[in-house]
Amino acid sequence: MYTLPDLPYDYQALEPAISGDIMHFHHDFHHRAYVDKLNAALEKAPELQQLSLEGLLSDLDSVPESVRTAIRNNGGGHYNHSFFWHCLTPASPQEPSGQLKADLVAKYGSFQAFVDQFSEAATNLFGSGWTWLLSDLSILTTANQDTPISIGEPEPLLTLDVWEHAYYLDYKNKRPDYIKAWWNIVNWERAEELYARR
Ligand code: MN3
Repeated sequence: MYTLPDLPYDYQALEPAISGDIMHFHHDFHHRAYVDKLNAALEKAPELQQLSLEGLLSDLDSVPESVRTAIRNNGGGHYNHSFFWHCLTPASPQEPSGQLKADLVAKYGSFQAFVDQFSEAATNLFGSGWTWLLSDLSILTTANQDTPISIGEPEPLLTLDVWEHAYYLDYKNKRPDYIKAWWNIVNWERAEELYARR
């Protein structure tokens, strides 16, 4: 059975970019609901319980139809949020360094050009979903709780939650302001580690 992982920092640690109120509700209620509903779905399909979450999400066609939507949405929700918390840090270096920085500059022309393209993708994502930097350095958006691994895409390095629950308490309808603030709390060191392991 899956459990809600602790945040790797205090609720208030990411202020002013993201308030403690948002982190509290986002982690303790939204993320917990995905974990609880994932576990409820797995209770109905015990044969899936020994598979890893990555295994389930990367082969959803093999999941029985009776629980497929529940696993896609709630397994995806658990996977995405577990990944997302570690994409954030109160001690952001503001920019990547090393090979990741060099390769982003080579691909996009400049680090700022990458930031602009990622921000545009996140701003323009209609409805609820996620914006990703993948290990091939492409930018991807996914709807709802879909994950790159569930649609055959490379492993992610970084993600941004653009569901309204991620920013509405602080930013109301101003998603671009949330995205702009988010760049100040990106955990580039983790993205670099994942890039080095790809
Ligand atoms: Mn969320």
